[in-house]
Amino acid sequence: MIIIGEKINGSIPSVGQAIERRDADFIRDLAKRQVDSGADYLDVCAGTSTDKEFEALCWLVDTVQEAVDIPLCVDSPNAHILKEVIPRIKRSGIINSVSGEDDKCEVIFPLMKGNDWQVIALTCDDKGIPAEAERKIEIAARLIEKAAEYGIGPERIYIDPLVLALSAVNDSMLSFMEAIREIKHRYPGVKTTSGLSNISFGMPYRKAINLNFLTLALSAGMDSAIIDPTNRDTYATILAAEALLNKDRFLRKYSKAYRLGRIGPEKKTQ
Ligand code: THG
Repeated sequence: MIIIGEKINGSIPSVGQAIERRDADFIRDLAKRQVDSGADYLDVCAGTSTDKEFEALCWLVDTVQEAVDIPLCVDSPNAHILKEVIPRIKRSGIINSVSGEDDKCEVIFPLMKGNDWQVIALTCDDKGIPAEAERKIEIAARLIEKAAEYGIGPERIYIDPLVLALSAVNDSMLSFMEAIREIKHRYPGVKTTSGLSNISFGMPYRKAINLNFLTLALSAGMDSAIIDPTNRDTYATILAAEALLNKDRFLRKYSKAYRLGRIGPEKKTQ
């Protein structure tokens, strides 16, 4: 599973404050801790109002790039801001995100010409976020085919089928899993991803829902997730599910993570 570390996000209050006061040590520490915990990419999201977002995101990207070597997943709801920020990023990573909304494809896809940038494509359009698997699949297909017109192959695309809150849509997990299975079947090589927190919105004891969401999504073939890798329960759930699904040859990753103390009971320090 490809792990995208979620913690450098201005909508987390402590991170938002650190961005506001340009506290580089705080951000560098978050970056390093996620890398040490097994992140493959770091999501970087300023999460501020539009007039301040560009400057904040530039500062964040520069600060994270100085601290760690792994590629970034640059996250903004504003395609025009992504367009301005991407040239500052040294190493190709993931653009988060494109969707069927307004002119996003026309702004984002040209940025991926002649380089290795990948993209997360959300299954929503100007009509909103569909709950039904068929409509999620339809939008994903449209986005994948549009990308092909720009010479972007499915292997550079992560479809995010935007799982809805279980409290509002009781079959939300089932639609999400069906969408993942069908999209991967129709477009071999395409990847899938998701955030963790939408599914449990409005429910008590969200952790139980989030961790089981991860396991079920992995069993449906989800390739990646935007998660907190420093959360030991989350990390252990991923490795346990991969082992159970025979995605961890000789249980190497599981055993290694245990040996390194990344999963299992916290070792007491003396
Ligand atoms: N899809 C895509 N991009 C996304 C999301 C998605 N970007 C933003 C968001 N959803 C994913 N990022 C976060 C970041 C932080 C939290 C949730 C989602 C969050 N973190 C808690 C904290 O750090 O305090 C604790 C989390 C924990 O310990 O598990 O709430 O869906 N494409």
